[in-house]
Amino acid sequence: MAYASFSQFLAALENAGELQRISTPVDTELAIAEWADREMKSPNGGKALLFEQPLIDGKASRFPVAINTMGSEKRMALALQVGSVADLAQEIALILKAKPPTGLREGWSLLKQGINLLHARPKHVKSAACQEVVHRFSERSTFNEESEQFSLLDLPILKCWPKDGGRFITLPNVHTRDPETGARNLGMYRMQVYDGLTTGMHWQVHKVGARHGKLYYERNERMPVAVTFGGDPAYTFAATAPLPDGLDEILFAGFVRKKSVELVKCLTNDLEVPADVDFVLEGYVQPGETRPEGPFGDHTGFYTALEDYPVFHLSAITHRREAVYPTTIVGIPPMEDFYMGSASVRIFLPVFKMNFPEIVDMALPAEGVFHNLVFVSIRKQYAYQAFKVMHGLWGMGQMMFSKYIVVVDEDCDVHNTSEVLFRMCANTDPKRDSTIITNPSDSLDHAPTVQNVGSHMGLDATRKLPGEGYTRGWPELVRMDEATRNLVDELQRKSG
Ligand SMILES: Cc1cc2nc3c(=O)[nH]c(=O)nc-3n(C[C@H](O)[C@H](O)[C@H](O)COP(=O)(O)O)c2cc1C
Ligand SMILES: [Mn+2]
Repeated sequence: MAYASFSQFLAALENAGELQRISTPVDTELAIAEWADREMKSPNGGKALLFEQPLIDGKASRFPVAINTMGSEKRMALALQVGSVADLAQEIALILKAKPPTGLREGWSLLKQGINLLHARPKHVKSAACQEVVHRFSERSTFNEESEQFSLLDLPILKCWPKDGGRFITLPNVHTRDPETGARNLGMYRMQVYDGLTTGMHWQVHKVGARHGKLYYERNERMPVAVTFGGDPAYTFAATAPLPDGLDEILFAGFVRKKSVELVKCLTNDLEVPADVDFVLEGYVQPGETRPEGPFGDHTGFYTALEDYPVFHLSAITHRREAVYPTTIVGIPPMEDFYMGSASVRIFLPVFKMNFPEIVDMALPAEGVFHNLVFVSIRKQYAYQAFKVMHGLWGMGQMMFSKYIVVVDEDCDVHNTSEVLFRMCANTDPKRDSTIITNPSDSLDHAPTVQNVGSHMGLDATRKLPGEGYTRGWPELVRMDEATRNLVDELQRKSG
């Protein structure tokens, strides 16, 4: 059964021994972040942490803070309610390969997939747990620090790093609509708190939220935006997943959780949000209005400098009576987001394989912070196939940002960085086996001379074929024969 609330997910983590409760009061300014950073960098991502008494400016917060809830393979699987995220990849592969069933068993699994797809369709409900408590803000009210009014300053929002420009909402699910087609989008774009009723909206230029924003700007229309925290973790995962523009994350979340997402209309704009979330920030972005955002200790491991971004104005905050504030921190890897990114790569591997049947496996090691380093293994059949795969990946959605792509043969385990580096060093003649292209770069990458454009390098570390100009006869890897391996297995067993 899908999680009916974020608290239910926390209970599942606790049952699995994956949650640590911290009842000591801990400051939302830096201290929770330092605690969480140590946890995220401990073996296998440590545990999820529930700070029961976060402090905001020395005062106890009404809401607890949950962090690192998806920061391990096991917790990521618990979040998506699968034995392992590979199971979800399997389901997607089944749908992609769907053909008339040849037997009862195949028919049955196809039918099950069909039912799961039906769950992708959301339902509409009139009353919602996320609207148990309602705070509306009048159109003209400017924020007054002294007022008793409930505002963002009542939420335990973290200041993550010493040189951050303020407090940042780091795990927001940002809901927008395309004003032309009505298509929905859900993306995760961090939000800097400017005051109790205004934040930044850090959708980078390549993201769907930014594309929607531009359309409203061109029409000179106010853009409705709703931001949710919590609820079923499938929403948060869907918001980060690199789905193609136009593929509705709410449908995807329904498919993942095997239960239709129940949507409720916001109270102060026309957007719809999942009814079971913990908090909803309703509001709008005014076309053309921007404000400096940052600095922010980012997932590149460096501070991102001040830059102009749109401003989000709140018209209401609604929440569950017993709401929990979920958050994360980013910084020098490995961090929680590495596990979220890895789950995406694993789940969408069947889609890559459908486009490039030679692809065997793919990994984005933590050191590369998603886009900086991509390892791909292929079953090579013809000359220059590794280059075809690189160029293909550079043309696919957010894979366009991949700074280094290393292609290896199928017998190399891409999840073992040391094995890939061995192949890369041993198998490449840099001039012959590399290519450098110019492509859009991740907005956060500080290395390119000009933001958002840069060079990307592909390295072909596969064994070379005569058609690739190599005529010396490729040597064989040194490996023991099977009989001797079995013999020594046996001898070692006997000698205890
Ligand atoms: C913890 C976390 C924080 C993120 N922060 C941002 C951000 O501030 N701005 C941004 O453009 N993308 C950010 N991303 C990446 C986007 O969520 C991701 O690219 C997503 O696929 C975008 O969805 P879209 O294609 O619907 O725009 C973040 C991802 C994670 C996991
Ligand atoms: Mn999207």
